[in-house]
Amino acid sequence: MKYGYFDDDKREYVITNPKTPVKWTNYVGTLAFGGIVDHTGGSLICKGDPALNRITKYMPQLPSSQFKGEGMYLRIKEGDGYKIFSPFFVPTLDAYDKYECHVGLGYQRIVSEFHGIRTEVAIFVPPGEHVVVRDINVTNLRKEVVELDVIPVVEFSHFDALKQYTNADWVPQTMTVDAERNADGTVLLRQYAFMKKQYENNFFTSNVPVDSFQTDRKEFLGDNEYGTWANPLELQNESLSNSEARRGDTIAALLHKLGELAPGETKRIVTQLGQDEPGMVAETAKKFRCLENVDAAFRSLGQFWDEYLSKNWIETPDAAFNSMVNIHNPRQCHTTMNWSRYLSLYQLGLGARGIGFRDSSQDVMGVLAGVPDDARALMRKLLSVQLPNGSAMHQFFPLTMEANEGDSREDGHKQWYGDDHLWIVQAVSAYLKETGDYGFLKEEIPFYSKALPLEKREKGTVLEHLHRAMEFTQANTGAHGLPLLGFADWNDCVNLLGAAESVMIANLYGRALQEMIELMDHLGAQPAAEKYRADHARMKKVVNETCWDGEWFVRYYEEDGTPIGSKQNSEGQIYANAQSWSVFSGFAEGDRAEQALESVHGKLNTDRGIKLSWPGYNGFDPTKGGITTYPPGAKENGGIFLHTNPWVMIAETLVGNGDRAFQYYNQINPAARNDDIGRFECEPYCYPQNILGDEHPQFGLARNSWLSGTSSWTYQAATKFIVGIMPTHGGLEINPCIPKAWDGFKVVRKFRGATYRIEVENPEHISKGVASVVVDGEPVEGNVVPVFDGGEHSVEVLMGRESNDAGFGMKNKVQEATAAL
Ligand code: IFM
Repeated sequence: MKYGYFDDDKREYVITNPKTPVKWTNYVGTLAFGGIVDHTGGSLICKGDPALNRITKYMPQLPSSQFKGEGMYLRIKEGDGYKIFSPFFVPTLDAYDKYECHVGLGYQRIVSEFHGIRTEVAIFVPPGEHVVVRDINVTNLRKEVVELDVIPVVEFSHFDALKQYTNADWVPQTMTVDAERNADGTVLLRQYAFMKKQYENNFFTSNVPVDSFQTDRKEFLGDNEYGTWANPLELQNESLSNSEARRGDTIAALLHKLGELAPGETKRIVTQLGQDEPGMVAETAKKFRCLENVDAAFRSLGQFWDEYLSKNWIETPDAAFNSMVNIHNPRQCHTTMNWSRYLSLYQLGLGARGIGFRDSSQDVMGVLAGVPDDARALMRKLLSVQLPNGSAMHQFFPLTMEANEGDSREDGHKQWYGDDHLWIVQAVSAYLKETGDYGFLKEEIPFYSKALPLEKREKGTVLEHLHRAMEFTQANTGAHGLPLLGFADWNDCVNLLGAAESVMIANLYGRALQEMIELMDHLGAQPAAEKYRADHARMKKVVNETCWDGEWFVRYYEEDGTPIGSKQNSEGQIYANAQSWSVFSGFAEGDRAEQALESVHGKLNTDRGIKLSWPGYNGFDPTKGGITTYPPGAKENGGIFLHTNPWVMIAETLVGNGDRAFQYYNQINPAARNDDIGRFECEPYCYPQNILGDEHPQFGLARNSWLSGTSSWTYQAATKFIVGIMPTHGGLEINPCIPKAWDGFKVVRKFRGATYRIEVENPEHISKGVASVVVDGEPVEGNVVPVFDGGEHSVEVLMGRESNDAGFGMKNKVQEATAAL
């Protein structure tokens, strides 16, 4: 079954059948103001924090046919009554002649034809503004005149999103709406929970005169709410009752009587849902009553994406790869950088979950070329929740900057996560390599303390933060000399007791050490560089001497020395991350690296992606933790946890296996599911977090779309490792590892103010190896193209077996350096 198609020229995915297996969503705006819009017009909008400042009431658990957050009705006078229907299909579910939801970059455009009325609604947040605009055009396709009314509706949430669902007395007693009618007939509805009256008001308004309005859901649905969203009884009245709610479930419905539309005639209405200080609301609302401002804002949204996507434009012989790597994947990277794992239809933005330290550190790495300033701003926040001992708080709330320890508990588990702080080392390093902004290292940022106010907290430069991160891992090792797991590492769901050790953290540490060695070398800080080289060599020895299980690396050691991820185990015998990261860290070399990756291929690969581990645990075991709460094949328990797949791709490129890296890339490309969504069920235009593995009866079912580290890492795997254009401290390294069948490819890369037009030829049809690099007509030694002071530069790259080997990435450099130790 197919539900739509890709329109790459318009950078859209077009859904043509509204009955998708689950809601397919898009994001508008940013965390500063914005949220989710589903493909039938429902919306979950917030400002600054989905838990603490939520605006619309969207309940994902309700059936897909239900009104959620926002909607719109049209009504046509018919005899004594009205024909009422929704141009978004939901919630009236009428038969349609046409339905299209254009999932665009930062906008959703729903085009439909119901009952001879064509409706086109563009939904977006103008860049930098705190409103969602819905730009509505209705056209009479009938041969006769129609009298048409348009009634957009919003249902509000209490700003404290969790309270909305946990208290059904206090919440409704506080909810209030005031109405103001302007001289031109437009109406402004202000909604607020009473305690927010003087601070922030939500508002809903439009640009044309309003006949009447409703703010109380009970009156709108009618019959003591035995009226339904599918047929709100008040819409059978000529006008709404103009009631200003003083309690209850608050809505904003504006009844616009457009009068007669001649055949072919179009009328346009623009609504705004926003939030501002009470004194500013009326003024703010004026801006997008002006249609020129609406049009200009939509253009500027397009310009933002033009600019963002122009930083890295790749043309290979593979159209599906091009579409993903140039449009949908970088777009998803931007979304995850904004929302972390906080707000999606699966991660509901409630309770104690905020912006994740490890998650956002990884997200940053996916957007560095496009929005480096936003990336730096986010890294500042992350560093400000790092503790003085170098470890990090697990997550924070963006409005208050209060941080917490995540799920970690004191019942025999450590209270900290062993990996969080190592991700920020990689993020900062990647940022420096991309931008050359070494001044960032000198910025002073406080370390986190719950007890102390901001001004009393200890401060350190960004560089000091990085050193402390390294020291924390150095200082917290266990019986084998491997880093302690803490409550968990990247895999949140393996929660071992006491002083358990993690091989993945050892590898993350190895990778972070590589980054620190390069950075120290670049800064000329030789003693620190030498120390980190020695640390790398030491940990490499530990991993190779204590973690090799014969055909792969083990994943953990329990406190008593029992391995996990070993042949000795009956469940959880092999874990992908211990293999990919051992290669990525430079710890696994030669045959051992290849053998580890062969084991992944043989034991973990499926045609829908690589499983995280195998075999799944079959029964709850508190000594292993959360992983055993899932049945075998689901999520972290042997599911295809997509985030880990690009790490295997990267490892395959490091051993020179371009065909396999590309096979792994293709098998998880959601676009490949488009022609038969089948069990996959999720959006084909973004990566989901997880797909059920082959131990599960519903193998292939995807869930948790949009907010996943899969996005950043697949983008990095594709751009830095497969296409192989890698920012380094000294310039752009060109080191592709591609399918042998490719004749070559082209890239336009904007890097540190200059534009590089790169053409790679592959006449020998190899996967890896650079024979020559010619920059602006001059051959360069090695494969690093220098940094230029602006301008456009041509880069001609010839791949060949006779490599001029200027270095195949940091791995080899570290290996050479450490071999002597
Ligand atoms: O690494 C985590 C991430 O931080 C949140 N989602 C699940 C991942 C794997 O456990």
